[in-house]
Amino acid sequence: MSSNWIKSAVFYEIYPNSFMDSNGDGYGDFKGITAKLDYIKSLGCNAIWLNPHYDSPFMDGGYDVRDYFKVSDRFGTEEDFDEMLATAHAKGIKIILDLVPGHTSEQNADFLKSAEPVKNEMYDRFIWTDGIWRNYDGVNGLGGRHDRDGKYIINYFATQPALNYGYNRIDYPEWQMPYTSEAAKATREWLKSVMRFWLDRGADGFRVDMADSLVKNDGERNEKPATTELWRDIRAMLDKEYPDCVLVSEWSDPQAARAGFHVDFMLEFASNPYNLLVRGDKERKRRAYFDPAGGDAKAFADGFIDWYKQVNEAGGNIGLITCNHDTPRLAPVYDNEQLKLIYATVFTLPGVPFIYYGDEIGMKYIPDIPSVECGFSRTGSRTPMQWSMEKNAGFSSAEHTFLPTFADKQTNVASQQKDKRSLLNFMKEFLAFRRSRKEFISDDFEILYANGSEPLVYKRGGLVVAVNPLKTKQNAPVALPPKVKALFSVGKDAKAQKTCIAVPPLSFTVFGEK
Ligand code: ISL
Repeated sequence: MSSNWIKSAVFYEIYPNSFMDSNGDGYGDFKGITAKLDYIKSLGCNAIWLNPHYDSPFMDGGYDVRDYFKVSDRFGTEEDFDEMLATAHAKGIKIILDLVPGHTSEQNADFLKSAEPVKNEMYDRFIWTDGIWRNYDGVNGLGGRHDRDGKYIINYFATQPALNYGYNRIDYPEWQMPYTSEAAKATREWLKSVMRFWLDRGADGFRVDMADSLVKNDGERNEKPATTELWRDIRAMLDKEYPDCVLVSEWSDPQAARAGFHVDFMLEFASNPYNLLVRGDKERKRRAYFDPAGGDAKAFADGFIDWYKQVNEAGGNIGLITCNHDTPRLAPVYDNEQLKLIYATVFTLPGVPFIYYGDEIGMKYIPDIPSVECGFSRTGSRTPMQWSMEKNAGFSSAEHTFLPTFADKQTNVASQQKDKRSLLNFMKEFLAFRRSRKEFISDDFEILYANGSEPLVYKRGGLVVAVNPLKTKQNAPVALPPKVKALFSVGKDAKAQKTCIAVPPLSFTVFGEK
């Protein structure tokens, strides 16, 4: 075994609060996940990314860890967690956990120790300024809640104090420590101990939260030399001690691959190629290629190829997502027929697929529901899984669920299982096809045609994919070898003609020789 399993992995992301409640308390739990592993497997997924499962006061959906060595009792017992892991493994499903290395909860014991007024062993584990009355430009520090004479730097929300991995550029030597300092190294060793703890317990790897945020004043996203050095050191430890373990980063830049991550998500930031394909960039007034009003395939293709080449050269992979717990779901902006096109396109690009729970049935982003546990606008993507038309969409038997449930007749697992043409059944068929063709996990990738909102055509090994996001029929000036035929399609099959491919409205076709 080795971390090579990542090449053929297809992930299902589970936000544990929202997936399946086994004990009727209104929150999802480990036993609920265990009960649904067959469902996940039947979809064609062989791996799970589990959002934070740790003991937490949930002031940021669990990304505020109180105890790194304990599961949240909201999700069940330690035994329930182990049972979930063992059952998944027995079914051939890997589980990667969310690792939150940049910050803890303000209730974390090490942080509270560091907040004491007298020096102690945790004094330098977090970043504190050198006096409560002093202010520093550009420093995000909070003070007056603890007796330590200083302000603590936060990494995200006010409840999330930054762990001290040191600084690269030092502006205030009075309290900023070099990333090479003993204190910074001790934090890194602590992080390794957290990783070893969960890997020894059977976890298959980690999705690393805000992976590029560790060393401060470390340059832009595409630089971060000291943070890169830190992760390379961690990767070296893993390769030696846990060679099967994979690291997936929330960094969203090819630099992550150079830092040693097996996978890095291409997220919905600004004009990332993923945005130019699926989501658009409102700020810069750029429409997505899948926008029915017409987007720019060339802008996507140029950006994607450049990104892909860099990642591939560094031995990494791109994480391709339908959505995640921070991002608005694609429905209802797109209907289920458009979603079929989008999923098929995104997941036939070179990379590792991640399906956010519920996207396989077209669960909708719910705008304007009140924020819970600091989800804010993200809350609308975190509503409970819609299993059926039963009480609470089959998610829970509780009177009150932690977020409201939204079942409609079409958007639930039970009804889509019965409908041959449903998004759910499409996803299964598509993933089975994808699995059957090793071309999709090869690094043989070339864009053959990309121009405005005309059909996008690309090659994976001996296969050629042609997609048309518009409601009108379009030709792509690409000549295919005479022997090829349509092997898989969404909508009507595209037709290979002498000098072009005729691509029907709203269609996706994979051509090959057999
Ligand atoms: O959610 C976002 C904007 O809506 C992103 O910018 C997000 O804040 C960023 O990607 C960091 O996210 C990660 O760390 C946060 C946590 O709240 C997110 O859920 C997590 O994915 C702090 O731990």
